[in-house]
Amino acid sequence: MSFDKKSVVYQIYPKSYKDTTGNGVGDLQGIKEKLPYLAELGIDIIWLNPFYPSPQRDNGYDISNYTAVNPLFGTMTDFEELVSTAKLYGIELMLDMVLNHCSTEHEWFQKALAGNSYYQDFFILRDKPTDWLSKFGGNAWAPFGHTGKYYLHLFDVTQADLNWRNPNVREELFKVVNFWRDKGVKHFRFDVVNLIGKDETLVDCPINDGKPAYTDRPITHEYLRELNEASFGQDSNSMTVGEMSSTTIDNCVKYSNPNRRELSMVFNFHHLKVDYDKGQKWTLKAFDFDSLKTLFHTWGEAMSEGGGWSALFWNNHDQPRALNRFVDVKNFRNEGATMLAASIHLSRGTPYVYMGEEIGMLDPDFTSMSDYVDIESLNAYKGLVDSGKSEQEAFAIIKAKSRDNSRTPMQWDDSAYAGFSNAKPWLAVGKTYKEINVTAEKSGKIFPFYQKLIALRKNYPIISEGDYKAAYQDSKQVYAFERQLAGQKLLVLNNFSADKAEIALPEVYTKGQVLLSNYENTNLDEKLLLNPYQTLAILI
Ligand code: TEU
Repeated sequence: MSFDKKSVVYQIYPKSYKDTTGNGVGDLQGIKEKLPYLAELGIDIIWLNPFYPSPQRDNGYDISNYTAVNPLFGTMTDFEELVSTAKLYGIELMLDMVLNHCSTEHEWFQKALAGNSYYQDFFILRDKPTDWLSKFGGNAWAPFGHTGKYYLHLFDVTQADLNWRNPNVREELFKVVNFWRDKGVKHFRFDVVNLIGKDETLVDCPINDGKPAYTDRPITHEYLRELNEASFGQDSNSMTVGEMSSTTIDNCVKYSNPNRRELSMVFNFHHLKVDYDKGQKWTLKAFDFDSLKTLFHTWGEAMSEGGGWSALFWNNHDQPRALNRFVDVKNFRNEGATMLAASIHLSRGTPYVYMGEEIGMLDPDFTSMSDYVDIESLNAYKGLVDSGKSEQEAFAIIKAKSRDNSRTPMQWDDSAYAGFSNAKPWLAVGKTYKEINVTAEKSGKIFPFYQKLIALRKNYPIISEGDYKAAYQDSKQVYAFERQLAGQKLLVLNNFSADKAEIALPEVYTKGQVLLSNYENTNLDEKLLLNPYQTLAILI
């Protein structure tokens, strides 16, 4: 049996979910405490961002020991308790495997630096750097001690890329996955996994910061098949998702088509770049609806036709909150949040909910650079100022784009620190917590709507299994698609604008059943008038 297509995944950033020790940092016990809440929401799987030992230069994506728990988050016993208690609620865990790179504090790198040639071959060392840029700024190569060589780091200088061409490296990494399988974990998210397969000879590449030279290389597919066979592929209902950086549809069909035995599904980020000016993240621009709609349609149809499978998401720990990007949040927060949710939960793929999304959390509205912690934001601010932007201009960009926007503490109630901790949190709480918090939103519009969406997927095979076809492709306001399964059809209309939108509804649909809407009393007329940010799903 393959993975369960009725499942919905909920992503938790452990540092920011719930602090039970009073040190201002969330922990594993805190997540355990909130399991009843997650069961009430109805989710099936929790994806945990890295909680392993790490110097935290990149908040845990710089791992110094793959098979232990960072004391900051608790102990291995806490982890085991979390797994077993979650099981009682019918919830399973998905762990984050960061296998493209490790921290320079990892013993492999330390031994390599000390001159051990066996471990030197664990890294990508060259006599001369290429012109590739690090995704966190600057050149992607750094001097390897005093050897005269350079090591590759596609991310921070403390995150050294691992040499997957070395079979010993692959064996060590497969052991890591199997270590966690032995702890009862069946589901895994693989960080930037389309970057693991580097060519033997690395060459300069002036296009796009060097990305084409190391992204989606053909050998990556081979490594994924090997990983599958050596680890999670042995569990019948394991769910795996690969995070694909700057990828293509063709490769994503290959990564996720079950016949190829690579991964269950893929994350791609193209839809979250439609508010980048000329493809650059550190810019300010309103989102381009036409590009968003076209991307969803192209990917939706190609993945459906090619038998691939997508992870569907609006938010994660690397993105500012989608509500602030795609919705007139001052006037239509409830309508916008529910429409965004329906537009992916009713689509073809597996939906992911990022903590706080289910209560409509917003960006924190920080007022000074001193509120930011993220390495990428701090580097980008410096880069913007160095390139001639004023401090105010640079700050405005960081405020809109920083990854810290989504990393602020979960807002549980209106008490101090939003009920996250009784001590000052590691990252400040968002300004809106008095109004936007779990206690208030349980009886609001957004949380119950998510409950409904999650339940619908369980009860309607057309939602979990149906094909995807684009609809109303020329609309300037509405992103629409049709799902099809065994003679049944489901039309999903999503008005992405703050104005009403007129739609010509085919006659068959005027006699259909309204499966879901975020407004009451919709008449299915042939001249259908959608309200601002309305979502409407009609079943025939
Ligand atoms: O992110 C991959 C990635 O490509 C990010 O650089 C992303 O494009 C960027 O954050 C958007 O601005 C993964 C993790 O999700 C991220 O948290 C890590 O920092 C990164 O890998 C390195 O492990």
